[in-house]
Amino acid sequence: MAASSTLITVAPTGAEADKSAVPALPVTLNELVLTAKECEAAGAAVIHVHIRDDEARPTLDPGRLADTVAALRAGTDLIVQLSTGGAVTDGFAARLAVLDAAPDACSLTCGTVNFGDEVFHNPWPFIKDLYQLTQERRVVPEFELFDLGHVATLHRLLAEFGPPAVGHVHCDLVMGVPGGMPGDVATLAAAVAALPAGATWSATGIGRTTLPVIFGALGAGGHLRVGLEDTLSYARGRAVARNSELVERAAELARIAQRPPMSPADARAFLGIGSAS
Ligand code: KMH
Ligand code: ZN
Repeated sequence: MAASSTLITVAPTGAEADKSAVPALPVTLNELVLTAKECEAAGAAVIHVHIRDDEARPTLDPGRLADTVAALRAGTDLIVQLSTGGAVTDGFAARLAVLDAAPDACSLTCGTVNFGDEVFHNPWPFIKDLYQLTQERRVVPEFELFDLGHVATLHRLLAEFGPPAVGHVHCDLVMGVPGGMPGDVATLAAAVAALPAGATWSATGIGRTTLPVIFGALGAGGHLRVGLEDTLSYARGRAVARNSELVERAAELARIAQRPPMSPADARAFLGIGSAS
């Protein structure tokens, strides 16, 4: 489905980068809320959230997650999407428990993938448990697809368990992970062609695939995810200074494509958040 505006998601932190090497990374709650406000002003409608502990290490601490959801809701109108992927070291029980923080939305990765030198584990039993939990709790899943095989698993999930509680299927193509599908336009087109009928999608290109994936997604009617989780470089030899400059660039390119950024309110309607049935 082509949209007349562009849903922009910011993924400001992730679980991989080190604060010591990337000072712009928001790791405290104050830094995260400040970043969220800047990114909302720049055109983001959704925030994909990973949190850190007092030593800036990735954590899925339930209390911190609940505080984070509350603080982002108090400080912004952004749709709060918690990561259930966490870090590659996180266990399945802790990843399922992320939904106890009652976010608007959560990521749901549809398969295991090599992740650089690591493995990001998403076996079928975990995928279906997490999906059914999203249905029970009415949390909007964003199906994260790192590979074409993940698209096949999404079809299986929908065939066996029906649509999400909100009725709408929204996906994010995560491209250019070392071990996942490459971040190029030919692969983007193949992945989009394989999606379930009626599904909407955004795309993000990791590292140097960021710009080709943005241009391909805008040209193909898709939506965008940007942020320090996905790229640390703004341009060759120039580090990202703050997340909001990635959102500003995405928003400007979306405007040039005649599909300006979607407001958080329109994004809620688009994703079915708050729908009655
Ligand atoms: N940190 C990666 C291992 C997600 O947020 O759901 C997983 C990830 C996906 O970032
Ligand atoms: Zn993530």
